[in-house]
Amino acid sequence: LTKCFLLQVVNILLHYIKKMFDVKSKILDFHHPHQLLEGLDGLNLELSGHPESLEQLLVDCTDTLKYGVKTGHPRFFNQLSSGLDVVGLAGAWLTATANTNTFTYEIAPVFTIMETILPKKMYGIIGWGETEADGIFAPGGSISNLYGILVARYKQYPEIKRQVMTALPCCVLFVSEQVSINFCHHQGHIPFCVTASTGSAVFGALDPLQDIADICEAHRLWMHVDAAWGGGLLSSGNHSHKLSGIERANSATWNPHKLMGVPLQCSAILIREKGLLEACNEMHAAYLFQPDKLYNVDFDTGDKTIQCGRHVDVFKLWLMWKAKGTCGFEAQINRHMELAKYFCKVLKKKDNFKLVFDAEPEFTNVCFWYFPPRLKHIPEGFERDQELQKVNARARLIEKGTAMISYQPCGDKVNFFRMVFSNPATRRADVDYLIDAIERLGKD
Ligand code: ABU
Repeated sequence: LTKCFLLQVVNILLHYIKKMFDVKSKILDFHHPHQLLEGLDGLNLELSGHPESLEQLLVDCTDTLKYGVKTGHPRFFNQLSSGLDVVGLAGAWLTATANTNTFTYEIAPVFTIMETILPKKMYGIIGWGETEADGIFAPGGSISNLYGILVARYKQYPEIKRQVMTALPCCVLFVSEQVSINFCHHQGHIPFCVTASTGSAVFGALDPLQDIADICEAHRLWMHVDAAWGGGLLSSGNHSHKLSGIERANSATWNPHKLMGVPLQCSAILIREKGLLEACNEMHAAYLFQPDKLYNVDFDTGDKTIQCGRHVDVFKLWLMWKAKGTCGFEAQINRHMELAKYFCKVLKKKDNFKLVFDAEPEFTNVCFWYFPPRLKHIPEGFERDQELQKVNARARLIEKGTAMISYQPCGDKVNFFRMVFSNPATRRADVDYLIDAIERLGKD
C-alpha cells in the first residue's frame, strides 16, 4: 500500500513536471485568495477531525499543484529564484527521504561532511582559498546576512555573549542605498560593519567592492558582501571580475538557489576567519553537543548557528555540482547574461518600451517601462507618471497565466517591470513572447 501510494504521488509529480516544461501550458490558473479559501472544483483546504483516505490525499496533492505556480516554466520570470533543475529536484527528494537534521554528525554523517566540502569550494572561488575559512547553509539570504552581521558584531564586541546589548555602544552598520535600510550616523555611535551588495534585488546593482574594501581596511570595519544574487557570477570566467574585491571581504552570503538554479532553499554564509561563527553562536546544548562523543566533534556543525533544527540544504547543490561540474554552472550563467543582453537589444529597438537604465546590463536584471499608445502624446511629467503607474499588463499576464514578470516602483521611478534571467528553461523565443504579450495585453 505504501509503495503504491508513493508511486502514485511520483506519477502526479512527473505529470506536473512535464506540464511545467511545456511552454504551451499555463504557468498559473489564477484565483483570488477567497476563492481558494472557499474551495472550488473539489478543492478543500479545511482540516477535519477524522482521517481521509489515501485516494483523497492523492486528489489533494493534484489540486495543490493545480492551483499553484509552475516556477520552472520557461516563461516564469517573476523571481530571482526560478527554474527547476531535475538533478537538484532529485537531491531535494533524497533529502526529504533521509529526513534528518544537519546539526550533528551522528545523525547526518554524509551531509555534515558535504557541508564542509561545499563551503570550502565556494570560499575557494571567492578567493579565500589560502586560509581556512568557514561556512554553513542557512534558511535564505536574509538569515545568512544576519549571521554575517552577528559575527561582525561579535568580532568587535565578544562580550556580547555575556552582556546584554545595552552594555554595548550603539553600533552602526553601513549598507548600500539599494537595500532599504536608512543610513544613519550619530556622534558617539560606533561603526562596525559595512555590507556591500552584489546584485540588488531590483536593479541587480553591483557595489564597487574594491573601493568599499579600501574604506573598510582604513577604518578597520568588517566587510560583509551580500552576494545572495550575484554570487553565481563568480562561476563565470567572463563575469566574475564584476565581484572583484569580494576576496577582501570578511564574510559573504551566496545563494545557489538564485542564479545557479539550485531548488529552494540553498543559501550559504561564508566567514573568512574560522572559529568565529561557532564562537559567536554556540550555546553548548549538552543534549546535542556532548564533547565526549566517539568521533571528531568538529563535524557537529549545529553550534555554529542560532537555529536548532536545520534542514539539509547542501545535498541538492552537491548533486548538481557533480552533474554539471563548475563548467556547467559557468555555461548556464553565461547563457543568462547573453539573454539579458538580447532582451535589452530588442527593447532598445522598440519605441513603446523604455529601459530604466540605458547602459548595457551588468547583471541579468533588465528594468523597463511599457508605454501604451494612449500615453505617447502625454508629455513627460506627473500626469504621464500617474498613467504609467497604472499600466496593468502584468496583472493581465497573471490572469492569462502565460507568463509572469514582477514590477515595482523604486525611489522616484514609478512602476516599472523587472525582468530577470535565472531560469535555465528560458529561450529567446520566450523573451520575444513576453515582449509581444505585454504589447498585446497592455495597449489600452
Ligand atoms: N531575496 C530577494 C528575492 C526577491 C525576488 O525573488 O524577487
